[in-house]
Amino acid sequence: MQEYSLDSIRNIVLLGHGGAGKTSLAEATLFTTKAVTRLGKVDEGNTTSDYDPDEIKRRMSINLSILPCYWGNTKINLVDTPGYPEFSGEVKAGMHVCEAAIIVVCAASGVEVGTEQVWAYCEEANLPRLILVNKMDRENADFYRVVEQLRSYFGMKCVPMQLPIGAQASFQGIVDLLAMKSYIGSSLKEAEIPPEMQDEVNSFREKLVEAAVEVDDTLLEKYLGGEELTLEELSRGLREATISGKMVPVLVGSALQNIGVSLLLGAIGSYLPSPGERDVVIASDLPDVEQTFKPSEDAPLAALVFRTSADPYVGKLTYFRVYNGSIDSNSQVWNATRGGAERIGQLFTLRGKTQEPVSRLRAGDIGAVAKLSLTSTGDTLCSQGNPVKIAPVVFPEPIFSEAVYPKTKADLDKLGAALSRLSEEDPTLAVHRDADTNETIISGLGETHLEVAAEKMLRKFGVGVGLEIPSVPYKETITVPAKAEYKHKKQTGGHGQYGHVLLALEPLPRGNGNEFADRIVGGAIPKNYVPSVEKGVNEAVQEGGLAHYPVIDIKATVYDGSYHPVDSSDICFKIAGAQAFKKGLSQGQPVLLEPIVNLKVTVPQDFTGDIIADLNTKRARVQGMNPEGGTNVIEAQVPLAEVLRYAIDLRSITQGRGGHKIEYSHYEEVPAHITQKIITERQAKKT
Ligand SMILES: Nc1nc2c(ncn2[C@@H]2O[C@H](COP(=O)(O)OP(=O)(O)O)[C@@H](O)[C@H]2O)c(=O)[nH]1
Ligand SMILES: [Mg+2]
Repeated sequence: MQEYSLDSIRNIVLLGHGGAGKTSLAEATLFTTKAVTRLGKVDEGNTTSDYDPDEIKRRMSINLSILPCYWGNTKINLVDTPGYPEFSGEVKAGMHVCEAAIIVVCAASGVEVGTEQVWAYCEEANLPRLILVNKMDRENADFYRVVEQLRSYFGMKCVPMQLPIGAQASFQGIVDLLAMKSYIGSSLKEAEIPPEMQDEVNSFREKLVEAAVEVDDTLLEKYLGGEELTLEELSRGLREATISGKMVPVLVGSALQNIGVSLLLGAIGSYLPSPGERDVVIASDLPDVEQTFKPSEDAPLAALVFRTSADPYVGKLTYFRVYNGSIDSNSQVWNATRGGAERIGQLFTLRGKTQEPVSRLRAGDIGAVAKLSLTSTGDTLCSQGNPVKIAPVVFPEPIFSEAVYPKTKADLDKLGAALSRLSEEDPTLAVHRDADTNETIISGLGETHLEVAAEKMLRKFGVGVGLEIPSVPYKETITVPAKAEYKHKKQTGGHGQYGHVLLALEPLPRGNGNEFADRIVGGAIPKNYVPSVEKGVNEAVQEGGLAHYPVIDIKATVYDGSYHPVDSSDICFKIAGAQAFKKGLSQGQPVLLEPIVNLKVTVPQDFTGDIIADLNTKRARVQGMNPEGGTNVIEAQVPLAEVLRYAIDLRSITQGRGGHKIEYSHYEEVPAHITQKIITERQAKKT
C-alpha cells in the first residue's frame, strides 16, 4: 500500500444540520473516487457511513464514520458526523482530529439551527472550512437565497467559488468562478458558460478575486494596478485566505445526483490544510499555558485516542489519530495519560464498518486497533522516551436524565456491566445510583440519545431495559414541635414485653438532618435501653407518615418513660421509640419537602420572554438575568419536579438554540395543593 506523507493527507469533517446531505455526500465521494462501486442511498439504508442498525432504522447518522478515499495523490479521510444535536459528542470527536470542515447546507432549507451550531463550533475551534450548498436538484432549491442567508448569518467572508447552472429539476451543472469554466452533469463534462449567466458570473468572480488578493500584499498591488492575475496566484491567495479563516468558499452541488463532487474533492486538495499545517495543542496542567507543536513524520510517535467503540464480537475498538511519527502493528507503545505500556496488535484503517489491516499508520492518518487493555478515549499513545499528552476532546456535559430499570432478573445481573461499557464508548453518557430513590440514573444529551443507548444495550449486550422519568426524592418533616408517648406492652404466655417511651419532636432548620437527644432523668428508662430507643427512631425516619418518604430535619428527644424489671428488652424499647416517633410526626403538622435546583439557561436574547413565561408555569423564582452580546443568561431557582424534562422543553422553546445547567440547591416545603397530588400518586403506585 502506498504510504501518504503529511502534506498529501486531508482529514475533513462533514458538518451540518441533520438531513442536509452529509452522509449522501460522503457516499457520492466514495463512489466518485471509486472506493465503492455502487452509490448507496440513505433512504435505502445501504450507505457506507450509516451502517449501524440504529442508523439504518432511523435513516440518520448517530455515530461518526471514518471514510478514507483517494483522489489524485491525496488521501482524504472524510469523517461523517451526525447532525442531530443529541449526538454532538461524535461531532466534537470528529472535529478534534480533522484540520478542516465541510459544512453542508441544504439549498432549499438554507441556514438551519444545526448549521448555526456547527458554525459556532468551527469558530470556536478555529477550523478552516468550505460550505457546500447541497441538494441543488431539489424543489425550492435557491443558491442565491442561501448565499444571502449565509452572509447575513456568518458574514461576508462566505464567498461563492462556484455558481449552479439551472436549479431544481433543471439543475445540470456548475460554473467554476476561478477557472472560469463550466461543467455539466455528474461526469462534469466541460462546456461553455451559459451566456445568460455572464453578468452573475462576472460579478461573483470579482468578489472571489477580491477575497483572494486581500490576504497577500503583492497580489493586492498587482490587482489594484490592473494586472491580470494567474490562476496559480489566485489559487494561492484563496488557499491562504481559507486556511487563515478570513474566507469561507461556498461551493454547490447535488450529492444525490453526484454533481459537483469531483470539483469539491479538488477544492479539498487545493484550499484546505494538510495535517502538517495545523498545530497540535498539548494537554497542560498549568493554567493559561497553551503549548503547541507542529506535527512531524520524523518525531517520535504521538497519537490521540478520540473514540472507543464496544463491539460485542471484536471487543473494544480504539480509534486514534497519529500526529507525530508512526505506529506499527504488533508493537508496544507508551500510554502517557495512564503512565503505562500498551501492546498494539493488528492496526486497521476503517471505512465505515470495513476494517482493512495495515502494518503501519503514519503522522496525519487515522486508524484503529482492537482490544487495548489500558487505553481509553482521551489518552495519548507515544514512545516512552518522549512522553507527551495531547489535549483531548472536550465532550458536551449530559443534560437529561432518566431512570433505567432492567426488564427481567437476568437483565438486572448484566445491567451494571452493560452500562459501564456503554459509557466507556460514549463519553456524553453518565451513569449513577441515586441513593435517595434507589434508582439507577442514566444521563445524556436528550431523550433520543437515551433511547438509542437503551436499544444498544439490548442489541450489543443482550440487556433489556426500560427508561422512565426519574423519581423526585421528596422528604417529609414536621412544622411544629410535638410530644408523643408510646407504651409497648404485651402479655403472652411466659414473660411479657414492656417498653414505654415519651418523645419530644422539634423541627430543625432546613439542611440540618436529624438529631437525637437523651434527657432521661432519674433512670425512668435505664441507660442501656436508650440506644434501642434511638435505633427505633432511626428506623422510623426512613419512612414518614404522609407519603412514605424519608423524614429529615427533626430533633427527637427522649425525656421520659418507664420500664419493667423482667419484661423490658432492647427490642421492646426499639418498638416503643419507633412508634412514639411516628405518633409525634403525625402531630407535628407534617409537610412534604422537595428538592429545589439552581437552573441556568443561556439563550439568544430574543427568547428571553418565552423562557421567563415558561419558567412562570414551573413555579420558578427568577434570580437574575445577564444579557451579554446577543445572548442572555437567566438564573432561577425551580423545584426539581418541574424541570425533569427541561432539556426537551428548552429545545422546543428555542428550536435548539438554548443551553442549560441544573445544580441541586436545597429542600423546601411543597405547596399544599401539590402535596395532595403527590400523596395520591404515591399511594396509587404503592398499591
Ligand atoms: N434531492 C436531493 N436529496 C438529497 C441530496 N442529498 C441528500 N438528499 C436526501 O436528504 C436526506 C438526508 O440525507 P443524509 O445524507 O442522510 O443527510 P445528513 O443527515 O446530512 O447525513 C435523504 O433522504 C437523502 O436522500 C441531494 O443532493 N438532493
Ligand atoms: Mg448523516
